[in-house]
Amino acid sequence: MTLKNEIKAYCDEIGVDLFGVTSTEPFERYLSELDERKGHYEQRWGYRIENWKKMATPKKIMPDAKSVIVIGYYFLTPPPAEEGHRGKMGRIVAFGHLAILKKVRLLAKFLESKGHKAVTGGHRKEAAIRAGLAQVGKHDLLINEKYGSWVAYQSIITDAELEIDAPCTEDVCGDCEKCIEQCPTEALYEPCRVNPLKCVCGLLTAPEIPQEHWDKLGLYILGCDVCQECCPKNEGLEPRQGVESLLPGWIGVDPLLAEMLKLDEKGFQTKVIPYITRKITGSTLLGFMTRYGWVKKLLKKIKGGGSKETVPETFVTASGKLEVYKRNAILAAGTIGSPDLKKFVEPYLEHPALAKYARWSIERMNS
Ligand code: B12
Ligand code: SF4
Ligand code: SF4
Repeated sequence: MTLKNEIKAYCDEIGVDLFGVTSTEPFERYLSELDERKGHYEQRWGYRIENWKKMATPKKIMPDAKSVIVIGYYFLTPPPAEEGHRGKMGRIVAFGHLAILKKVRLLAKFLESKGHKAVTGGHRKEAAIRAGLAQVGKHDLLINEKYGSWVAYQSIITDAELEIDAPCTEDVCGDCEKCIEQCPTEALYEPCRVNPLKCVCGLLTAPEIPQEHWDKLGLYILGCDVCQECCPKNEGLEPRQGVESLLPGWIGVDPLLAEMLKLDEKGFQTKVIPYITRKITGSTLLGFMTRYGWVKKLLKKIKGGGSKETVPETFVTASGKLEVYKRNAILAAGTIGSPDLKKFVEPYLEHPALAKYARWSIERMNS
């Protein structure tokens, strides 16, 4: 058996759905896009840009690197419950991000056990295209032939010399423009290009949400799946069964808004961020502490190699701060507009940071 086949067999064993290999050439299109669109990323992700660039130039990470391995995990789960007034979270949040992180770390450990070096957290999107796994759709997400866009990706830079796969070159979208038409905030300003400052996913974790977007967030309180749910390439896909949340105690991807709005700091610490609970008390330590405290704790929990990959930022910032969830739940309650929710929003009319959102929400319930 070749080393590549051995690695592939291991991936099957640990439940990896997609596996491909590409070369260590720099991902040029990504590097030039990032330079051109730096203004979109500097404010929120400034501290990560240099690392993204390095990860997109594999030899800067590992001068004797020979291959880049890309893996994918299909994370479509059954549709959320519908009864009650519920908020929504992007589907990748509950399982996708953490599942793929767990698998990539196991794979890194496997490569190390074979005497190879392995650095996780390498560049993903262009790497997946070049490894023949997917093509980018006009919504700027990767589309795989079998699993559509419901796939989380990770990659490993390694000194193992593996046979390179043929890149994906097909045009997946043709004349379709559904995602561009249905994006609620016009964040998809050109095919394959999203403005993160307008994308609902970015807005929901920003410290402030400009009022012009309040009525466009739908019921989302974390993430957004609109451009994936309307995509014909995702039609008819069977949800993954038997997936257990990797976050015990997690309030769910479809939390009841009343429950979210009633949650106190203690409930938040046990139902929403159980990993932080045991590490730090109180969300005031957010920012720095959350990023490092929770991540450290979480990585300790997930068995695997010595990766420096961090938990996705949407998770860290939004899961770490009760106020962010509450703000988003207040706006979702206003979008539903049901007077039943008024009593849960009213307590925030005096809140120093949330009062303006609460006033808007209640106005919607009264009209
Ligand atoms: C920052 C970030 C965000 C930001 C900014 C998104 C962005 N695209 O830049 C925000 C918060 C908005 C976001 C949102 C989401 N994200 Co995000 N995000 C990232 C992150 C951490 C970095 C992205 C980045 O480097 N951007 C920089 C810009 C320059 O890159 P880019 O947009 O990809 O640019 C490419 C395109 O413009 C393309 N392109 C342009 N023109 C053309 C023309 C052609 C012909 C082609 C082929 C390509 C092409 O080429 C560029 C270079 O590759 C990655 C993980 C990672 N480390 O890579 C995840 C990642 C991209 N996110 C992911 C997901 C799932 C999401 C959400 C669906 C989450 C959700 N439901 O809540 C949304 C979807 C929004 C959307 N429509 O893309 C997945 C995508 C998986 C997939 N199937 O594609 C990733 C890869 C994480 C993962 N582990 O799997 N995200
Ligand atoms: S995730 Fe939502 S806001 Fe972002 S591009 Fe897709 S539809 Fe638009
Ligand atoms: S909705 Fe249409 S244009 Fe958008 S990604 Fe899917 S196929 Fe492509």
